[in-house]
Amino acid sequence: MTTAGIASQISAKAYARRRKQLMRMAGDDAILVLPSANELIRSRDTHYPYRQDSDLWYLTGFPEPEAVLVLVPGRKHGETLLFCRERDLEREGWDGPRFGPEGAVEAFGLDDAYPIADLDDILPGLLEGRSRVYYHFGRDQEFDLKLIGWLNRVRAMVRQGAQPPHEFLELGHLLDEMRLFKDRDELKLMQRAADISVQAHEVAMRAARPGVREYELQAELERVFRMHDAEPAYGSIVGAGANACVLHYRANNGVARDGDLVLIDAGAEFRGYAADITRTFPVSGRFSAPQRALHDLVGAAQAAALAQARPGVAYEAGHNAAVETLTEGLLKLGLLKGKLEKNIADGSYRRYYRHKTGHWLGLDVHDVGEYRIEGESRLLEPGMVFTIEPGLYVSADDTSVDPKWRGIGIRTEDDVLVTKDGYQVLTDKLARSADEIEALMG
Ligand SMILES: [Mn+2]
Repeated sequence: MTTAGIASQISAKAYARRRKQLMRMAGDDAILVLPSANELIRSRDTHYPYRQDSDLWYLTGFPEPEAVLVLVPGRKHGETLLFCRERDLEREGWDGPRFGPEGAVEAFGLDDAYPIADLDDILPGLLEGRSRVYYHFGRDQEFDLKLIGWLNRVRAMVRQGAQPPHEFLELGHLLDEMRLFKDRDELKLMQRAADISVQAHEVAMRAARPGVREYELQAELERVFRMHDAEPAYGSIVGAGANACVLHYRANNGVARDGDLVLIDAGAEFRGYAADITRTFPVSGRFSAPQRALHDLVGAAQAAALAQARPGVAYEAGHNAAVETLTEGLLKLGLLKGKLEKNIADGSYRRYYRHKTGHWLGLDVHDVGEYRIEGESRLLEPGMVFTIEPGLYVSADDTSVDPKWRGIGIRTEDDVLVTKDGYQVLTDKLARSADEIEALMG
């Protein structure tokens, strides 16, 4: 999705259906305003790779920056309007082709499109007479100020009979809920992202050998992503030895020495959709006994969480099941002492497990959607996709535990779709248990 012209593989009709649904929820007196993501400067005149705003992408598949989607439900002269860059052969010679307003109408099934330079003239007229504005307030300060300016222009015309909007609503309230439930087109793309990621993890595991640098394994992974027209959905984490205990490890420049585990948390983004997988494997191909004991325990916690993945069960139940299994196991291994209930209640287990067991997954790796509704964990429903990723991390300098455990960090993460009567693991094909991993590497 970084360059114009790359098909999203979702039909113009499917995007139109999503926009219709959103407009129906917003109501006939509303207007919805969605700017594209900004281009970000990396240094001087070089930019970070461009990535479209997930909401704009979800509703149009339009890949370019400097664009604004405006939805005006029930408007006679067209409900779906896009403001975008005009064609410019000189600029296109440097940066690549643009759709331009005419091209965009045709390619993306819009009602109308205008040059982005006309936004200032046209938007006040579109706001006039609408009572509610849906917009992501506070996400883009510069655009917030522009929107306030357009509203003030309508307000200044009140004595001439203009009716300015008087309700301002968070767009995410409607759109995040839509995005939480994945349709069939989205699930195809998510399965593709999962398949590419599975293959990338397999290649990295097979490339592991004592002495390998973390970035060499990262290169193996990301080569597979790019080979399939995908890119990293987030910064790949490759942590050898005690680096695995750093939850958002970024350096990826350490050496994996014989006897070390390597934790890889990496996923591909394909046509905007993320996969998110973690595996932890012995760089030599064989788990030591203590490594295997902790790896098995994380696997048991993941299985316990997965058993809670079905419609009608609270999202939180998965995390609670994982915590209970981990705590029970830590007591058996002597890493915790005392009673199970007490260790859970007072959070003693957090010494080894300090993150949650998962998150929604979709266009964003930590996807949109509420986890709690009116103070209660929401119930799972078909079409939701989330990760299950329990882990255990024993600090390298924790002198209060037996030395054999120190510096071990393990996480196992898979991507799970809630189906009508249970679940489907999108990343099921990847070796998961210690035996499966040893077999793959052997
Ligand atoms: Mn994750």
